[in-house]
Amino acid sequence: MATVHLTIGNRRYSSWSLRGWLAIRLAGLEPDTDVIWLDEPGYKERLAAASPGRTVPVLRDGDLVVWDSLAIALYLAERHPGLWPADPRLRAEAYAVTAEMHSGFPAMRAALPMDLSCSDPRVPEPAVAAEVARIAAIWSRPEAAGGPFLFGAPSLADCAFAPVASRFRSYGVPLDGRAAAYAETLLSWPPFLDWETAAALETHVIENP
Ligand SMILES: N[C@@H](CCC(=O)N[C@@H](CS)C(=O)NCC(=O)O)C(=O)O
Repeated sequence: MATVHLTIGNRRYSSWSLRGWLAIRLAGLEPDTDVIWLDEPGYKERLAAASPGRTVPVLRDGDLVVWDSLAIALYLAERHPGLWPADPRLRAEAYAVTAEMHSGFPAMRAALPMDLSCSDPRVPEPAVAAEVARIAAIWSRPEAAGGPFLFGAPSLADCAFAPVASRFRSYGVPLDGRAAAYAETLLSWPPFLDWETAAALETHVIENP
């Protein structure tokens, strides 16, 4: 896999695109990217043309097309060692929390949309607070040897949670202890900072994303 192509949405808002992009960077690749602006007329048609699933991100590796951020992560993990924890028990846990993020937390996702430029502290309603508490519990798992990421070294689980750290920062969601330290680790992770820098150059603004 020499180079791959990733179609993404607006970097400022598209949390699933960020996950796919982080997974590619974790694999040591620097993707070519193109953006489908999710606020422009005709974007649904462009999505349909680019993605069988009609969503971003979409990875292209030669003539192979992989859509959905989790599928992209799994595809990369088959080809690049070290994207999941080496220990089988930790790996199973990493699978579980990544899947939980991919399929869960609907109230939090609806109430606290990713907007990298937003700073709007708010008090989450109870359904959101319950999901936030579950995420904070995941982030407080016993410290793993080998580094500050969820399982020590960076893994695909961290790609899944990085957009959530950004949401919590934007909306002033309080964290403490290990969860707070982990959120800081994600927000200062060089690939995340690269994405954030590129996002700051985008001029598209979506009201109420
Ligand atoms: N589960 C999918 C979700 C992808 C998704 O919903 N992406 C959003 C952008 S963040 C999208 O393409 N939305 C299309 C639309 O707004 O019509 C994944 O992990 O890739």
